[in-house]
Amino acid sequence: MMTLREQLALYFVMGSTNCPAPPQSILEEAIKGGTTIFQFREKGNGSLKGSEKKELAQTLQRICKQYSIPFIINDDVDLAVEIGADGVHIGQEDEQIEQVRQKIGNKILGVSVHNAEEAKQAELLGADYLGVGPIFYTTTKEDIREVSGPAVIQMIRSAEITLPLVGIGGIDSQNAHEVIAAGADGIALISAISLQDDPQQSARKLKTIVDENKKHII
Ligand code: TZP
Ligand code: MG
Repeated sequence: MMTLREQLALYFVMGSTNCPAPPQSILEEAIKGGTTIFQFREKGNGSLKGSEKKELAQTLQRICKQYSIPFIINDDVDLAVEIGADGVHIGQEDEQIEQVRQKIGNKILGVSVHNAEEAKQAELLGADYLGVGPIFYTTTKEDIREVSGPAVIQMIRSAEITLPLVGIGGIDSQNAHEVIAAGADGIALISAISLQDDPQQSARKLKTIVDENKKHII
């Protein structure tokens, strides 16, 4: 059994609007390339709602089950509980951590944080892992905060927060090594997999970078 820390190595995040091809085929390719955990993030202009959203969630959940990787849902705690997802990921503007924990029991709870203070608070309230970002500039998410650079991860680690943690935002094969070197357990990304001509090959390259750079740290 892999630990959550190990499962966070290559965290692929996406929804239908991030995919130039059918999401199910992009997810399957991404997993074949080495994706270790997946988050369904159905958001923004043109995103699916209601039963269409639920159907896509279940399709992607089945693929994750088939390949034995965790299936996490962004924001929609009720949908996660309804379909039996492995966990949820929430931001600072979403439901309160304690309230979400009540609803999901011991499912995985991920929280987005932007600095050491938010990280400390999330840890205290029982988050299972942290998503830190935006690390680099990205056009994938519209309402992003200021880009922090990998230094924010070092700051969180210096504050003795040992929770499993991934960086997110503008991460690609050029800069992924900096995120791991700063102390992250993994990288979370959308476009560096979903928008590539060959998502499987892209995921494979990214996974290799994570594995290689973790070796130097352990
Ligand atoms: N949260 C912070 S940045 C971001 C999210 C969901 C978008 C990441 O997308 P990309 O394409 O990997 O930069
Ligand atoms: Mg959110």
